[in-house]
Order: sequence, then C-alpha cells, then structure tokens
Amino acid sequence: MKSSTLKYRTLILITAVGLAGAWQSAFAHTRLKTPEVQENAAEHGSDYNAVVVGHGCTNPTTGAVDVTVLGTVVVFPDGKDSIITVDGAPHTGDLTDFVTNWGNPVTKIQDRSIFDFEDYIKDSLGNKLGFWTGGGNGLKGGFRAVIPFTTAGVIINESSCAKSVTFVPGIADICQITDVAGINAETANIWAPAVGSIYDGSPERHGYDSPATLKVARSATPLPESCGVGVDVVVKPSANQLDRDLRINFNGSQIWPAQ
Ligand SMILES: [Cu+2]
Repeated sequence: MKSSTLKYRTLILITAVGLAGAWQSAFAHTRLKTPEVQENAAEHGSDYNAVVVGHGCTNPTTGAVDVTVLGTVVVFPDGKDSIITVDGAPHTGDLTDFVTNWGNPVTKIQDRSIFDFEDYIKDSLGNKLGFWTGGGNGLKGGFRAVIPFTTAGVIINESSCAKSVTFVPGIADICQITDVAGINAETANIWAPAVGSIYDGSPERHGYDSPATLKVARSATPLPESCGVGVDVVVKPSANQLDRDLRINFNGSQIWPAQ
C-alpha cells in the first residue's frame, strides 16, 4: 500500500473515531448504572444500583452541558395506572398479569456525597416509588454522579409469557428552580417517557423521550411451553403519575417545580 493511501486511511479512521466519541457524549444521558437485572435480584444482593447523572444543564453561552446540577428526582411507575405494552402493543390488563409483587420498588441508599438532602417519594399507602436528593454544593459541571439506591426483587408471574419486564422511571436533573413553564435545557434535564405529562417538553429538547430503563430478565421460572419465545413487557408511568410524583417536596411544601 502506498504511504499516502495509508495516511489517508488513517486520517479517515481517526475522523471516524472522533465522530463516534462525539456521538457518544451527545447521548451520555442520565441512565441507571445497571440497566438490566435478573428476576428477584434482591435475593442475591444484586439489586444495588444507582442513577447516573451523565452531565449538567446547557450553558447558554458555550452550549456545553456543564451547568451545576442542584438536585435529582427519580420516580418509578406505580403499577396502578401505569402504561403497559407487550411487544410494543398496548395491554389493557393489570401489571399483576406479568409481575406479582410490584408496589414498593425503591429503597434509597443514604448518601450525602453530592447533595445534602434526600427523601422518598411515596404513594398514599406509603409505598416508596422513588426519591429526590438535592441541596448542598451539587454536582459540579464536568463531573458525573452516581446516586445510589436499590430496587426490590421483582417476581415475574410464572404463568405469564413475559421473558422480560422493563420499568421506565421519570428522572429530572435540576439546575435552576423554575416552574414547569421555565423548564428548558438550561434549567433542568428531563429524562422521562413522553406520555403526555407536563414534563414531556418539545421533541427538540435535549433528552426528549429518552428515559432511563430498568430491565428485569425472567430467570426464576421457565416460560410456559405455549409461550413460544416469550414477550417483552414495558411499564411506563402514566401522565397523571408523573404530574403528581415527579417533584420535590421539602418540609411540607413543594419546591420544584415552583408553583
Ligand atoms: Cu445528554
């Protein structure tokens, strides 16, 4: 091979790698540290997880996503009025058709390394659906955070054809306290499924309809033979639930979104 050809090819390769790098960082959104777990992982202590805050909000001057994050909110679907799909098709039955023990999915691991305050987000029965953490110095631009929590063991209904059940939380990384109308890439990063809630935002917004996911793989019981290859179930919070639960209440009053 001629050396000029080699140089040209090397240059192309470097350019391609550079582009891949840029593409990856553009998609370095908030995710769960361990996005897939085995069924009933709590039994084996493998349910220790974390929300990864991949980057801050957008600096309007530089366009970099390095604005300090002041707090994070995480809410899992409550399983009551959640939106369930089976291989992408809407399911009108209950979550118990696929999961027998959903209800109290989250335990926060106490941690003040990034934020000073944290508390649960509960339903009216006291079930822990998620948490918020915030205050203190916050997450400095250019750094990432792992916010530790555990998920309860998930038991897949053994008579169902579910080979996996994926739970989709709504997550908000807040850089500036605003009301809902003031939420934009400079004030908060929203990683929520677009289900018609007040947090949907516009399709142009960074991270639109690009939520984190927790996939639970069937592993405790075999698929019934009649199931064939099985189905993939996805559970998203309803718009009502996100509107109600994706917020920070502190000492009895709502501080985000501001009202
Ligand atoms: Cu991002």
